[in-house]
Amino acid sequence: MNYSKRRDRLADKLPPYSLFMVCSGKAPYKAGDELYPFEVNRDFYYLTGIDEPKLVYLLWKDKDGYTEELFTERFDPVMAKWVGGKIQAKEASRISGIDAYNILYLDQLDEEIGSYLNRFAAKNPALYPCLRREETAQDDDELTKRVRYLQRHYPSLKVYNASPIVTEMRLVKDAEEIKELRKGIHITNEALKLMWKNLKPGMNESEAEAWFDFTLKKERMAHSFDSIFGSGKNATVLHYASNNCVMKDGTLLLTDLGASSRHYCADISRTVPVNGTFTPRQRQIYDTVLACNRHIIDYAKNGMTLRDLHMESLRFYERELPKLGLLKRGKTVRDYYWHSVGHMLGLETHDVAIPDYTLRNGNVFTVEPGLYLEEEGIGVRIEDNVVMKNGCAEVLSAEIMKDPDEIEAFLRNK
Ligand SMILES: [Mn+2]
Repeated sequence: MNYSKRRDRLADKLPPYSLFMVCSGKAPYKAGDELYPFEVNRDFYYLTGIDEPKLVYLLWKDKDGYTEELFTERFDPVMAKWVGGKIQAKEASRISGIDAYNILYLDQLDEEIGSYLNRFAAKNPALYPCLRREETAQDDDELTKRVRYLQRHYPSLKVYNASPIVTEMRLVKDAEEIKELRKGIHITNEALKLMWKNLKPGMNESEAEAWFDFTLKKERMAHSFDSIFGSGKNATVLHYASNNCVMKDGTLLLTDLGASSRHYCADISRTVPVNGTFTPRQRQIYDTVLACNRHIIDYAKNGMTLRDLHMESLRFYERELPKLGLLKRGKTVRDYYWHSVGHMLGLETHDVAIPDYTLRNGNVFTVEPGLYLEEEGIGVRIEDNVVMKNGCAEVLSAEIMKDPDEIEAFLRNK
């Protein structure tokens, strides 16, 4: 991916005499000498492509252009023997396109910032840290600490959050990002098919999950999030993730899962009969959810908001649910469908978003209507991933089967 180009575009959006800053983050402490797995800050990753902890990226914009610097930890030969070396300047430069001579050490950071702020003091320089809500809530967040330190030392320094600028950029995916999403979706499909081939009544949900995980492990792909394997009544619990019940004959298995390729997250839901055949009632519910899924995909156009799509899914169910014998005795659509129809997708499963944002080419999001009938032990969700192209939604996950006849044929002939 061309990360330099992304930073060029970021610099274009910043006013002159601003100092943009983003950190890669670090793994939280777990216990003993153990850390939780490291998850790179997605804004940092989006702008540099480097997936390493404890790095700081700085972009200084003046009136003519911008300079950039990356700060890394010094090489520690003792640590290198235990956990391997830190990323070297040459490698960081190769990945990100930042000139190697602009890659410095973290202990030089304060001095560098100080020199910018002093040199251009007359121009009222402003600080643009890229901060997200979750980070500002964490006291030990590196960027939050730096911002507080700078505010103490430069009381007149204005601070603006740069994350809305980066959010807008991240919302529009380029061809290479779409390629990564397609890779994740393709492996998700391979993994689903292997799981379905091995699916049978009496099996534990955890065993089905293990069949899915096999392909991801083999392909060295990460999960976009903790998989949901809910059979029967469990499928009506939205974020059921215990995945430890025996799947009974005659029930449906709802799975919500995905593989991520270079952090680009697939997010797919499919619902299949555990024994290979839908009951007439299950089929009725399934057909309605599928019709809603297809309707929203057709309906989506540039200029609409995700909320518009959600409202349309409510109207669709308003018309269709009475035909299923639902919406009686004061029940509303919300009793059977209480989540929204979709969310933005990208470097995060629930990707960055802007309220009332109108869809445009390059946006990627999910379309995932569901119906949950707790009393009948039926939960169905059908979730696809789509990209806006030429004003309409193109399905990225078209290869993953959702036609009920096709699903039954696959499950019977496995
Ligand atoms: Mn989703």
